Amino acid sequence: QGVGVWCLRGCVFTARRQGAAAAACIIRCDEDETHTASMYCTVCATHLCAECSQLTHSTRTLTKHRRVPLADKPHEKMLCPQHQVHAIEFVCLEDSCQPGPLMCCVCKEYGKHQGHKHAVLEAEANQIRASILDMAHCIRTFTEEVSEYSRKLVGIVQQIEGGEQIVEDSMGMAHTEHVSGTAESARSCVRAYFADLHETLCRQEEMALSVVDAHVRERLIWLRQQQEDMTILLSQVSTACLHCEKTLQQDDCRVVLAKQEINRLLETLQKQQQQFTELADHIQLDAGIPVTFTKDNRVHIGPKMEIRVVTLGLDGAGKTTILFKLKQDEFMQPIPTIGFNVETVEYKNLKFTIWDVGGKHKLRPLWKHYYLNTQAVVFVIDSCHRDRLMESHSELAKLLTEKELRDALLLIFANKQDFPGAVSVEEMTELLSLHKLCCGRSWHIQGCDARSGMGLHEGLDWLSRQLVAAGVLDVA
Ligand code: G3D
Ligand code: MG
Repeated sequence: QGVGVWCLRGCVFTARRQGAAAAACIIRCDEDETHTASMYCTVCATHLCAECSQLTHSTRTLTKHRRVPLADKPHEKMLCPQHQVHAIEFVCLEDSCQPGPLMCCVCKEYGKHQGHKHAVLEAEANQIRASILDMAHCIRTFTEEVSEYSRKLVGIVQQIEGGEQIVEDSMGMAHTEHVSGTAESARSCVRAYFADLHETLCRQEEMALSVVDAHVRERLIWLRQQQEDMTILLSQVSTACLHCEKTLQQDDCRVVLAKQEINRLLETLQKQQQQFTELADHIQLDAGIPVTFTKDNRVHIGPKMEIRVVTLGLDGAGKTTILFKLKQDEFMQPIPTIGFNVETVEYKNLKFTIWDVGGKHKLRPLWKHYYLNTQAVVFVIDSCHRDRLMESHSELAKLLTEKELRDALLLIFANKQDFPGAVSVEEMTELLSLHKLCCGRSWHIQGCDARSGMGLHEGLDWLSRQLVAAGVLDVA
């Protein structure tokens, strides 16, 4: 017979049910105080050691007394506080009596518990013990779960922190080895990523600096050449002046004879002066070196950045109209594009070289010849031709698989928005599944009307923002 006892430190152990607490302290033998009791006589209610038990209970009558190990000594019966001669034998089961449920036979038959539902004290206590045992079992399971979880926590912390670990080598010798934790691995991963990034940036910086150096070198060469030219020009002019001065001081005959040469000199001087004026008109003497950075960290020098754009889309979508509108800002009747049109459109500080490639079925295989070095694709869709949307979708899908256009920006013009019933930008995005189709690249859809020009500049603005990271072209 064992009972589960809950220890506050969190372990469950089993002890003898009765007298467990008594066994913990020493009880003296009632026959001889110098002896330690080890058993209990249930008849004469004495604590005895083995020796005294033998001595005192050897008579015929006493030998029949029931003696039990001290641990099995029955509890003393508690007496009823109301009727002190009676032991408590019953438990009242009424809810109202739960604060004081214990009762003796007098309480039960005549006292305050008269007529109440009741149970025998021992049976009720045993039932409570059984439920405590059940609870102890649940607690044990729970404790095991918590302990397992705590063990796992310790393991996880160790895995994160890493540390020293004892390992055996091939010779069976134990030695400590450093095991890196996941924290260290994550740090190394970040370091490697940034080292790589740093290396790429250094490479890009070197390339950008070499662009600046090349520009400066060429400019200085040109300026020095100009300096030399000016020195030569100045010396030619002063030679001519000297010659004129000399002629002025000569006699009339010599002056007349020098006329032709002087006229030739004056002609040359006039030509040089004219060339100089033309040169001065075209050249701005400015020491500034305007620098612009593109989003891929390339550097551009100069006040205008050139962007190569190719305009594609089905025939009749409005590509040529868009190009002409951007170019001239006035509507002119376009003729169907046979091969291609190419125009340079200046917008803010950008210079777009736009290739407008014919969209007829037969011409589409030619599109790929225009992809090389293309920074942006403008794909034009006729928003009022619902029945050709799927054709546009499949051409766009083909385009997006082209290797050479992998990094190109994609601007989709949902053109002819002026038509009543035109497919809206939102509907077009949905119908062509653009989010899925263009996933992973820089793209934008812009509603426009090429005839009035509505939306065209917004599209170009988007392109500028995508291309320019910082610098003089940092257009708002
Ligand atoms: P493409 O170069 O893509 O083949 P075009 O297309 O620029 O030649 O345009 C085809 C037709 O659509 C032209 O009409 C043009 O005027 C018209 N168009 C282009 N854009 C718009 C727009 O935004 N709104 C309206 N209403 N019409 C537009 P035609 O009659 O010459 O065929
Ligand atoms: Mg055209």
